Amino acid sequence: MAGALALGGATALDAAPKDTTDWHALADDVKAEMAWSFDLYKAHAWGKDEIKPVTGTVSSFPLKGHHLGLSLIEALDTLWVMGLDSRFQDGVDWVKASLDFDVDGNVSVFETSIRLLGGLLSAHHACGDPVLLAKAKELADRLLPAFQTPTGMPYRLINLRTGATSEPVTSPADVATYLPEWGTLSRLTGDPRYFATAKRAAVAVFERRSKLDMVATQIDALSGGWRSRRATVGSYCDSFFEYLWDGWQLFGDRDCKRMSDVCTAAILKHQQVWKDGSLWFADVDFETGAVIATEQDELASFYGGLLGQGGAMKQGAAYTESWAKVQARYGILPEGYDYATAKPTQVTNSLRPELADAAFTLWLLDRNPRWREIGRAHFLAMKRWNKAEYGYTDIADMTAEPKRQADHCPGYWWSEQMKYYYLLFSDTPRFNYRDNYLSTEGNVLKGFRRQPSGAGRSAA
Ligand code: IFL
Repeated sequence: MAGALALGGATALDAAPKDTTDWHALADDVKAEMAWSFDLYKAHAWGKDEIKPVTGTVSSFPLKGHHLGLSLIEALDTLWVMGLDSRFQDGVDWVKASLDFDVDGNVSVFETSIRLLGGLLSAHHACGDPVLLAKAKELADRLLPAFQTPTGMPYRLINLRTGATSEPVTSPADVATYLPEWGTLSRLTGDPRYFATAKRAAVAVFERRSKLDMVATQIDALSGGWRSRRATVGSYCDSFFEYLWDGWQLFGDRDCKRMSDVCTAAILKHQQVWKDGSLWFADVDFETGAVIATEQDELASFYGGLLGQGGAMKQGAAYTESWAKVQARYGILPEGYDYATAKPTQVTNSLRPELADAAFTLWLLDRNPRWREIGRAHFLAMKRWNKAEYGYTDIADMTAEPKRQADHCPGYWWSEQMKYYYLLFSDTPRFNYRDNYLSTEGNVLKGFRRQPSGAGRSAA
């Protein structure tokens, strides 16, 4: 079904049988899966970064060979919004007693910021514990030297202990996915440097856009020169676009709104492709607009939600429906998909949340039940195919019958789809459905409502 909301007139939705789903029961199921997974993580991997859900062993990320409790930190605000309060408190206690960033090792500035800094800030938003804010500030201070470049765009890597930087060739997403977390830190600490640093980096990318108002996937943070010509809404550029909008949504920053509008107009003008009634976004040369590739990253499936937020609801709904059709065909989305051949180009799936993210974002905008249905299909397929003995895992081959599991649970799983499903189905009073903000990692930086436990559900 394409764009039930936006196309107007009679749609498949009008003809569909009345939905009898008990959404709150489904939310309870999501919560039970979260509790089950967290208890296994606690029993087998407590304080480690990631659990391997098939073997019950562990892996580290973003440091090599050293753990920072990534999954635990990513899980915190999800646990809280679900009302899993004792597990939330166990996690907060671990952070307060054991989290130590003084490690001689390199981390990705981008990944560390969206996951760990964002996780600490959203947990702080949930409970107000000042130690969580102090840890977030300490981490941001360790990342700050990465931005000391002639352009203001950060190096990709930094050593957490020494501040030594490396890998100046980076991407718009790595450079400009900071404003919501760092702006929140400025607001909470009264120190304007975090917001200013994040905004300067975003503006630096935008100012180097082509005459077509497009950016490409690779850029040199030292010279400011582009190292690629490929414009995409997928990997390497995705959250650059997302955080321009978010700077406006969260802080009312008019420069961010203007930059977001300019980028969106260029994408709609040069990348929009309709094929067999479905909308896709081609990768194009950022200076000529010539199509380079018809392959789509699964990561790009978040973009329908962002388009909806920016006011392009027709395209946002249609693009989300394009991905929902692929989901309906395979159950689990492939990591890469070619709309020209209608075939997967990469058969893995790294337990990705993007389609659930788009469905939830669109549902917040218009409450069309169609977005809940897409979220339900995403959740039920995950339960069927990704569940393993010690939790939820990536898929090695989504075309195999049965689908072949890998052995890895990424940290974002704890912060993203489990939260999107729960918020989409539950109508929890702990969340303000009208005024909220979720980061690219699903961290809630605005919209939590602290109130007595046991309060009933309401869709207010
Ligand atoms: O870390 C996650 C986040 O949503 C992001 N990129 C990819 C991850 C999830 O697939 O910005």
